[in-house]
Amino acid sequence: MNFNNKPIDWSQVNAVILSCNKIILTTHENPDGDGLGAEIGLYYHLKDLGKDVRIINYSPLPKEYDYLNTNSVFESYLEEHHDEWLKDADLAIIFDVGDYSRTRKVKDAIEKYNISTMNIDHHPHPDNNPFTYNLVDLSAAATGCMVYDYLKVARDSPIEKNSLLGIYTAVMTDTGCFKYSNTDKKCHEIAIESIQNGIETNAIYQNIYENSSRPRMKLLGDFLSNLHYELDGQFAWFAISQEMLKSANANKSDVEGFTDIVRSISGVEVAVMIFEKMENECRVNFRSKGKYKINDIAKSIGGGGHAFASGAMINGSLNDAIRKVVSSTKNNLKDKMNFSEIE
Ligand SMILES: [Mn+2]
Repeated sequence: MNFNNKPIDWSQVNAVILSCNKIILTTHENPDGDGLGAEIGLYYHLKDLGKDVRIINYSPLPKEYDYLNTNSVFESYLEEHHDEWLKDADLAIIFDVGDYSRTRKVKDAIEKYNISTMNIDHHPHPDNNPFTYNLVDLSAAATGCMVYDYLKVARDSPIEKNSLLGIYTAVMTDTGCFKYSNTDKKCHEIAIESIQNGIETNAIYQNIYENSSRPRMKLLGDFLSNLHYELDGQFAWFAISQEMLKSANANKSDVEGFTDIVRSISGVEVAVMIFEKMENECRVNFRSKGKYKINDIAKSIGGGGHAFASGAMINGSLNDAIRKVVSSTKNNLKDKMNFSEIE
């Protein structure tokens, strides 16, 4: 069933959810505040309904999101631990995934036990989606906003504080603290409702953004001193190698948010990070200030995402990835910027 048509009929979705009893919630590997917050937002509602619900993710919970884990609700998938429970689950709800394969072994288990799937996401998905129920709202600032929409329809009573903690986290992180162009009225309404219910928004901010490790700061200094500017400074890119990671004593989650920092430079319209995740596997992040869409570039190298924030994985060496990404980004932007006249 496809709920792609807007607006999503949340009461129809609710009928599906009410008919299920054993529900797993999950999100993509290396989860962010949106995926985790959306899980928390729905988790407490389903608990309220008396459902047998568990949050089982492929990756462990990043430490900056520990505050969401008050009742130790986040679990990392382990076959020997979870399959006994999973084998007769009714429904798997997958949040913010973009690409289903990013749930890794959790996807394998869901398929192995033939569990119905419900995709709740604000990323574009191909038409031939693999989900039993596909709920996509490209206009939603965060997946957490979709959970909010659902709870507004599904609940007779107000949304509870523990759900709001998750939803607020989702909105705050996916809008860059209410800064990005996707920030809309609903984001602020969610913020108001959260504050009215006693959510400590400043504490959440500090947990996530004022919790940088020294290795992360060292790495930041290292790559910032070697930024590359192209197209009159409108396109800035940087690469992070495993060697840089090692010498800063940093780990792969430390690179989160770096592309946003580069995008914040005056005159930079598009920022790109090429990150050597492991040998012969590179992750690319594209961020645009909003003048030029960049998801077509991500798509052209096998990735995807939002118009102004997208990404891709490239199999190959860091140098090959750099060549490929920089040349395709330059060519693409040159056309959009009408650059031949300036150069
Ligand atoms: Mn998201």
